[in-house]
Amino acid sequence: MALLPILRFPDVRLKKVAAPIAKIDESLRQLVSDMAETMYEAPGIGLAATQVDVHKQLVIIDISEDKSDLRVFINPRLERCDGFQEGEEGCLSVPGIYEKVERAEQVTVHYLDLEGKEQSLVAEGLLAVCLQHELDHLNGKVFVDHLSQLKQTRIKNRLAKQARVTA
Ligand code: GNR
Ligand code: NI
Repeated sequence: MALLPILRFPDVRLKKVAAPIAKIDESLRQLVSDMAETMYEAPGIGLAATQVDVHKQLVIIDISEDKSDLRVFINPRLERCDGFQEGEEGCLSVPGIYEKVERAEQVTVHYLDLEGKEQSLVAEGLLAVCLQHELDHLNGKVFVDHLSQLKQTRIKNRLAKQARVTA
């Protein structure tokens, strides 16, 4: 088990596009376990491999109250989006910043589970938001990219100031 360092916006490595996973092996299972430990410790409800500087199509999510429902998505693809919802989002790579983002209300994703089996999931509400947020990470996007240029600049300034205070 290991805690992994999380990349912070505006680190350019957060812009990398993740590659599909070809083989589900012990090193991938170890990565999932380390990412879960990192997400729970943060604490967060989701984590994309991109955020720990691994540019593979892997996402974990647990929106339960008691860390009891870890979901693993390998090579996830968004197959369908319906409706709209708007909620406050945060990101472990953009600490302390919360902004409203518009997302689809319901999504269908296809992915592989840890056994390599094809799965599909229809999600709505917070799980749908989280999936869209994590799939964005795999495509090199953070939630801040959905905001106006003015807000993005303010967020960069706020984070830089924060970093100076904690340094
Ligand atoms: O912990 C997280 N909370 C959250 C809240 C609203 C919308 C999305 C998220 S995901 C975030 C963890 C994270 O940064 N995942 O990439
Ligand atoms: Ni995030």
